[in-house]
This record gives sequence, structure tokens and C-alpha cells, in this order.
Amino acid sequence: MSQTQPLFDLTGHTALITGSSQGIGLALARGLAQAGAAVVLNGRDETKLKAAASALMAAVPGAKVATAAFDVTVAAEIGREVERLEADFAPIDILINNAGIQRRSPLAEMTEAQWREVLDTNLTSAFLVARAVAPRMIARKSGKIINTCSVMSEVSRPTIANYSAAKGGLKMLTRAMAVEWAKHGLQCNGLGPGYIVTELNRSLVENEDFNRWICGRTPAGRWGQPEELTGAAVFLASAASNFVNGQILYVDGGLLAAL
Ligand code: NAP
Ligand code: GCO
Repeated sequence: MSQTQPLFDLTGHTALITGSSQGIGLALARGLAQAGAAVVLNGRDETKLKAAASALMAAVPGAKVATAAFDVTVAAEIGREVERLEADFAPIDILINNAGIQRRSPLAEMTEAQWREVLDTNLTSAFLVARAVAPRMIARKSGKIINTCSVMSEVSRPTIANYSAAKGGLKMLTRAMAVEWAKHGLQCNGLGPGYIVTELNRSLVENEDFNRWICGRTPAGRWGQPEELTGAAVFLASAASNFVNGQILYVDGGLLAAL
């Protein structure tokens, strides 16, 4: 009978996953819970979070699940909730900065609001949440920070200049975190999904031409599923990655390997 490799065992650890009321974040929370971690779900909608938490506890019997409703672009909300979690739930020793949005537009027509909302949510938020969480990790001389990047950290396509700029910046923020915090026992890395079937991409999945293009552009010939990211996340959240820092682990069906 196979036994969980102790290196990948997250028992006794607590993970805050931002943007985990649905999609990739909720899948990552489930994967970390299955590996033994206590998980904190985050989004802006308390009711939605409670429903997601109930479903997760039903799917993973015995899982310890909390919710923290805050907007990752609002420093005061972040600080309040991190304080509360550290005091009332558990020390946060795994942080996944996952919250993100898309606001597609041709660059020449992109509004300042479309630019700022995406940069605030997809990049600045990782700075704000890490700034709230990391000092305690540093004091404890250990912690894992995983930033959800994207293949758009490396390449772009028309209509997503704001998103690509944010994800490119998030790749470099990940490296900056690693460079400053590795000496304190923190490992900071990125997870880089390819094209994954979630609400964020509904319009693309339902577009026959785009669907055909992306399946042709991806060597695996298909979209990925959120659950296919959990193995990489558990690796980056566990002792198995204690000497890995500043890396972006791409889970993209081979997309970035292909011209
Ligand atoms: P999704 O299904 O739209 O989920 C986005 C999540 O982010 C939701 O839980 C949403 O919660 C939360 N969120 C949005 N704005 C927020 C805010 N200001 N404060 C707190 N939470 C916020 O999208 P997804 O595809 O799972 O994307 C998750 C992450 O993966 C994003 O960073 C995205 O860029 C990245 N990614 C996605 C793909 C893909 O192909 N899907 C590929 C690469 C990277 P509420 O709306 O309930 O607040
Ligand atoms: C798009 C998509 C992509 C994916 C993802 C790919 O409009 O091309 O939304 O940005 O979501 O980031 O890794």
C-alpha cells in the first residue's frame, strides 16, 4: 500500500490561499487539504466562501477549513484578517497569492481603469498580502510563499497587455521575495498555469475558434483542469521544495516549450 511521502506531508501546516472561493484557488485549497494542511479560503463574498468551505469539508473528511473575506487590493482589510487568523486560527506558514482577474481590451483602447484594476488585483495584491504575512514567517524562520503566475509571465497575446504586465511583474516580485527572504528560511516560488478551464476563461472555452487555436498551440492538445495544478502546489508548499527558491514551475501542457 502506498504511503504519502513524508516530504510532501502538510500535516500541522496552515495555508492561506487568496482567491479561493472558486477556480484554481479552490482546487489548490483542496489539494493542500488532502495533503494534510489546514486551509483558509479567501474571496470578497462571505456567503460564497462559506459555501465553498462546506463543499471542501464534505470532499475532504476531517479537513480543517476557515474562511477570511477580504479584498486583496485593500491593505486595511488584509491586515485585519491576517491579524485575526494568526490570533484565532493558526500561524500562516503557507501563503498562495492566487487572486486574479482579466479585463481584456486592445491596448490602444484600454482604459486606465482596466489597467489599474488588473495590476492592483494581479500584482500589487501579492505585495500587500505578503507584506502582512511574511514578517511573522521571518520571525518563525520558516514559510512558503507561492505566487500564481501564468504562461503570460513569459509571453503575451493581443488584448491582455495589462494581464501580461502584471504576471510578468509577479514573476519578478517572486524572485525579489526569494532574494530577500531565503536567508530567513522562507521559500518563495511561482506556479505558472497554462490555459485552464475556469470562470476566468469561460468566454474563451466557449469560443470555437479560440478553443481550436489553443488546443493546437498546446502540445498536450487540450485545456488543463484546475486539479492538475495541485501536485505542483503541494510540492512548492512542502518540505520537498526546501532548497527551491525564485523558481516559476510551469504546468502548461508544454505550451512554453513550443514555437
Ligand atoms: P476565477 O475562477 O475567476 O477565480 C478568481 C478568484 O479570485 C475568485 O475566487 C475571486 O473571488 C478571487 N478574487 C478576484 N478579485 C479579488 C479580490 N480583489 N480580492 C479577493 N479575491 C478576489 O479565476 P481562476 O482562473 O481560478 O484564476 C485564479 C488565478 O490563476 C488568477 O491569478 C489567474 O490570473 C491565474 N491563472 C489562471 C489561468 C487560467 O487559465 N484559468 C492560467 C494562469 C493563471 P471573488 O470574486 O468571490 O471575490
Ligand atoms: C487569455 C487567458 C490567459 C489565461 C492564462 C494563461 O485571455 O489569454 O485569460 O491569460 O488565463 O493566464 O496562462
